[in-house]
Amino acid sequence: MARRKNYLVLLLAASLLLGSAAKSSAFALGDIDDDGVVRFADALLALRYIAGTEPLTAVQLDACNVNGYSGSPSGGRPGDPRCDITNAYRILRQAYGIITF
Ligand SMILES: [Ca+2]
Ligand SMILES: [Ca+2]
Repeated sequence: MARRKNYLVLLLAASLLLGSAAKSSAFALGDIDDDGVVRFADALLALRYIAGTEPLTAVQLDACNVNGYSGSPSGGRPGDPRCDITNAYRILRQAYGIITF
């Protein structure tokens, strides 16, 4: 319980430092805040969504779902249809150059 509380405090502090994000109608995988770069802020948005503290639009959910099916008939990829912790982890790894989508 204390660990979860610390996690939420960390998320809140980071979100205050980074500010809130805007979103356009297009998306690139992992670029949830649509600033053109996949970075820590995108992983943080995914974590905030997972924690229930940040709503995401359908477009942002597509951007978050880097390992799943987007629901688009032409752009579908195998995998799961959700934005979950696995996606946040992959976005974070992409942000630090450990993997590429
Ligand atoms: Ca971004
Ligand atoms: Ca997914």
